[in-house]
Amino acid sequence: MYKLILKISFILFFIYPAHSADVSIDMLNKLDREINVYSKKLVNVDVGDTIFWKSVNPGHNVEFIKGGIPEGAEKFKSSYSKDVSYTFKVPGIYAYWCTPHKSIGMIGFVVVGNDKSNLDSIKKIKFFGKSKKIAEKLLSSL
Ligand SMILES: [Cu+2]
Repeated sequence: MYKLILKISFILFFIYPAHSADVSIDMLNKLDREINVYSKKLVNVDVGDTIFWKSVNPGHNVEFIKGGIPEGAEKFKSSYSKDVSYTFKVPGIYAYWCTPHKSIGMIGFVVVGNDKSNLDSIKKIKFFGKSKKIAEKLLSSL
Protein backbone atom coordinates (compact mmCIF):
# COMPACT_ATOMS: atom_id res chain seq x y z
CA MET A 1 0.00 0.00 0.00
CA TYR A 2 2.76 2.42 0.95
CA LYS A 3 4.51 1.69 -2.31
CA LEU A 4 1.35 2.38 -4.26
CA ILE A 5 0.85 5.75 -2.57
CA LEU A 6 4.45 6.59 -3.33
CA LYS A 7 3.95 5.64 -6.96
CA ILE A 8 0.78 7.73 -7.28
CA SER A 9 2.33 10.80 -5.67
CA PHE A 10 5.32 10.41 -7.94
CA ILE A 11 3.07 10.36 -11.02
CA LEU A 12 0.97 13.30 -9.78
CA PHE A 13 4.12 15.32 -9.19
CA PHE A 14 4.84 15.20 -12.89
CA ILE A 15 1.28 15.61 -14.12
CA TYR A 16 0.50 18.60 -11.89
CA PRO A 17 3.54 20.83 -11.55
CA ALA A 18 3.37 23.41 -8.74
CA HIS A 19 3.34 26.24 -11.24
CA SER A 20 2.43 26.52 -14.87
CA ALA A 21 4.92 28.65 -16.72
CA ASP A 22 6.00 28.89 -20.30
CA VAL A 23 9.57 29.79 -19.34
CA SER A 24 11.41 29.15 -16.11
CA ILE A 25 14.42 31.20 -14.98
CA ASP A 26 16.57 30.42 -11.94
CA MET A 27 17.83 33.18 -9.64
CA LEU A 28 21.31 32.03 -8.73
CA ASN A 29 24.33 33.00 -6.66
CA LYS A 30 26.60 31.34 -9.15
CA LEU A 31 26.46 29.97 -12.69
CA ASP A 32 29.69 28.82 -14.32
CA ARG A 33 32.03 31.77 -13.82
CA GLU A 34 29.34 34.37 -13.10
CA ILE A 35 28.03 35.31 -9.68
CA ASN A 36 24.55 36.72 -8.91
CA VAL A 37 22.91 35.83 -12.16
CA TYR A 38 19.65 34.84 -13.83
CA SER A 39 20.01 31.49 -15.58
CA LYS A 40 18.59 33.08 -18.76
CA LYS A 41 19.36 36.72 -19.51
CA LEU A 42 17.38 37.11 -22.70
CA VAL A 43 14.08 35.38 -23.30
CA ASN A 44 11.52 35.56 -26.10
CA VAL A 45 7.90 34.81 -25.23
CA ASP A 46 4.47 35.23 -26.79
CA VAL A 47 1.81 37.63 -25.54
CA GLY A 48 -0.01 35.91 -22.67
CA ASP A 49 2.97 33.75 -21.71
CA THR A 50 4.13 33.47 -18.12
CA ILE A 51 7.70 33.52 -16.86
CA PHE A 52 8.50 31.84 -13.56
CA TRP A 53 11.58 32.99 -11.65
CA LYS A 54 12.69 30.39 -9.17
CA SER A 55 14.47 31.55 -6.02
CA VAL A 56 17.09 28.82 -6.09
CA ASN A 57 19.46 30.86 -3.92
CA PRO A 58 18.09 33.47 -1.48
CA GLY A 59 18.61 37.22 -1.71
CA HIS A 60 17.41 37.87 -5.25
CA ASN A 61 14.31 39.38 -6.83
CA VAL A 62 12.89 40.75 -10.08
CA GLU A 63 12.30 44.48 -10.58
CA PHE A 64 11.17 45.99 -13.87
CA ILE A 65 13.38 48.97 -14.62
CA LYS A 66 11.78 52.42 -14.83
CA GLY A 67 11.42 53.30 -18.51
CA GLY A 68 12.29 49.71 -19.36
CA ILE A 69 8.84 48.35 -20.10
CA PRO A 70 6.41 48.96 -22.96
CA GLU A 71 3.77 51.66 -22.64
CA GLY A 72 0.69 50.31 -20.90
CA ALA A 73 2.54 47.60 -18.99
CA GLU A 74 2.38 47.67 -15.19
CA LYS A 75 5.49 48.15 -13.09
CA PHE A 76 6.55 45.16 -11.10
CA LYS A 77 8.85 44.36 -8.19
CA SER A 78 8.98 41.04 -6.40
CA SER A 79 10.02 40.24 -2.83
CA TYR A 80 13.50 38.97 -2.03
CA SER A 81 14.08 35.23 -1.81
CA LYS A 82 10.63 34.38 -3.20
CA ASP A 83 9.58 32.45 -6.28
CA VAL A 84 7.65 34.75 -8.57
CA SER A 85 5.84 34.63 -11.86
CA TYR A 86 4.55 37.28 -14.25
CA THR A 87 2.22 37.00 -17.21
CA PHE A 88 3.15 39.31 -20.08
CA LYS A 89 0.06 40.87 -21.59
CA VAL A 90 1.56 43.88 -23.37
CA PRO A 91 3.96 43.25 -26.27
CA GLY A 92 7.39 44.89 -26.29
CA ILE A 93 10.76 44.69 -24.57
CA TYR A 94 10.95 44.43 -20.77
CA ALA A 95 14.18 45.22 -18.93
CA TYR A 96 14.59 44.06 -15.36
CA TRP A 97 17.21 43.65 -12.71
CA CYS A 98 17.69 42.20 -9.27
CA THR A 99 17.43 45.21 -6.93
CA PRO A 100 20.52 44.52 -4.75
CA HIS A 101 22.64 43.26 -7.65
CA LYS A 102 21.64 45.69 -10.39
CA SER A 103 25.14 47.11 -10.74
CA ILE A 104 26.96 43.79 -10.73
CA GLY A 105 25.36 42.24 -13.75
CA MET A 106 22.15 40.66 -12.49
CA ILE A 107 19.93 41.92 -15.29
CA GLY A 108 17.61 40.39 -17.84
CA PHE A 109 15.47 41.18 -20.85
CA VAL A 110 12.21 39.73 -22.10
CA VAL A 111 10.95 40.30 -25.63
CA VAL A 112 7.19 39.76 -25.82
CA GLY A 113 5.47 39.05 -29.10
CA ASN A 114 8.67 39.77 -31.04
CA ASP A 115 7.83 43.47 -30.61
CA LYS A 116 10.93 45.67 -30.39
CA SER A 117 9.20 49.01 -30.90
CA ASN A 118 10.39 50.36 -27.52
CA LEU A 119 14.04 49.51 -28.15
CA ASP A 120 15.01 53.21 -28.21
CA SER A 121 13.72 53.81 -24.68
CA ILE A 122 15.36 50.57 -23.51
CA LYS A 123 18.67 51.86 -24.86
CA LYS A 124 18.26 55.02 -22.76
CA ILE A 125 18.25 53.07 -19.48
CA LYS A 126 21.22 53.91 -17.28
CA PHE A 127 22.90 50.68 -16.31
CA PHE A 128 25.59 50.75 -13.65
CA GLY A 129 28.96 49.06 -13.20
CA LYS A 130 29.29 45.58 -14.55
CA SER A 131 25.74 45.63 -15.89
CA LYS A 132 26.61 48.23 -18.54
CA LYS A 133 28.63 45.88 -20.72
CA ILE A 134 26.20 43.01 -20.27
CA ALA A 135 23.27 45.22 -21.28
CA GLU A 136 25.11 46.48 -24.36
CA LYS A 137 25.91 42.97 -25.43
CA LEU A 138 22.40 41.67 -24.92
CA LEU A 139 20.77 44.65 -26.65
CA SER A 140 23.06 44.40 -29.66
CA SER A 141 21.91 40.81 -30.10
CA LEU A 142 18.25 41.85 -30.40
CU1 LIG B 1 20.39 39.21 -7.10
